Amino acid sequence: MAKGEIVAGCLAPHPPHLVYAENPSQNEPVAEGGWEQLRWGYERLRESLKDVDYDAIVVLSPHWQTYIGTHFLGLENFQSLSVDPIFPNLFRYHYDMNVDVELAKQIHDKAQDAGLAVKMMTNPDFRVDYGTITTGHMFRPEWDKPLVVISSNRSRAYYSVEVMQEMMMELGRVTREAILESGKKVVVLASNSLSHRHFTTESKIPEDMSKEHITSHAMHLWDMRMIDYMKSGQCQRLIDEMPEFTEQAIAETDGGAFTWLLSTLEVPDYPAILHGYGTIIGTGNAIVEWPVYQHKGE
Ligand code: 2X7
Ligand code: FE2
Repeated sequence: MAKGEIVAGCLAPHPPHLVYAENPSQNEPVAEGGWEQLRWGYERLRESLKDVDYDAIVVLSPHWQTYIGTHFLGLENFQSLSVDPIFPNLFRYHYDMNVDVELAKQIHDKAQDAGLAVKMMTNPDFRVDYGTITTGHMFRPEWDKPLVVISSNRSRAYYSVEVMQEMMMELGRVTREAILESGKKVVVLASNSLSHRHFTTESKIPEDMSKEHITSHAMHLWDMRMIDYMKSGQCQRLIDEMPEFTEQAIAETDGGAFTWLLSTLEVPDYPAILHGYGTIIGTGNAIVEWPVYQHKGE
């Protein structure tokens, strides 16, 4: 069997506003657009990967929160209505998604062998979280590739950012190993915002872009600092500064997805492609691609 590979890794944030503004047939609420900078960013990401061949998408979402260990979706298909608990006015999405259970189990088994607490989620009535669905939709609205969906074990909340990072570095390492052994070509996605300080009220028209901006200058500076490291290929610095960033920017990196992503990519030292940056209800969001396919054999 040919060796598997990670063909690309992406930071692919999931504010439900993006799906709302796209008006896909699966989502009930109707919008007059909005958040175009980010939606154009996703367009550029999709365009960038359109000729890259892959079999499956592996995503880690901070909104599937499993406080006892890391869980993996473990059934071939999930269909239901996903409603955002904070923004039910924006996101009521009817999803129908396929799972690569074989690959999910391979990652699960490797993680178990490495001593991580893990579980396959096989409840057919389980509702998939809106983070997974939004990233899944914005990354590939056709839903024609199977996903592997990994939960966030919230070790930051139980312990500390440092413990979270250690666990996610290990989960990323075993995720990579399992993918290489699977013979499959895979894209890995970290579904998270950067700075994550929200406004506490919503404007009358949620898509009124005259009201949209970062919550504070400090949040902006942190986001720009982290993006600069991504663009200049300094991912070890991202890992090193993740504790301060996560604490001070209340960043959604607390869920571990970004650290896990960088670990699956072996902490890249080549420049990432920034496809877009924008704010959503005050939070900072970047769409970023690590084009592994361009660095084959290096
Ligand atoms: O989950 C989110 C998020 N991460 C950022 C902004 C707005 C809503 O939902
Ligand atoms: Fe979120």
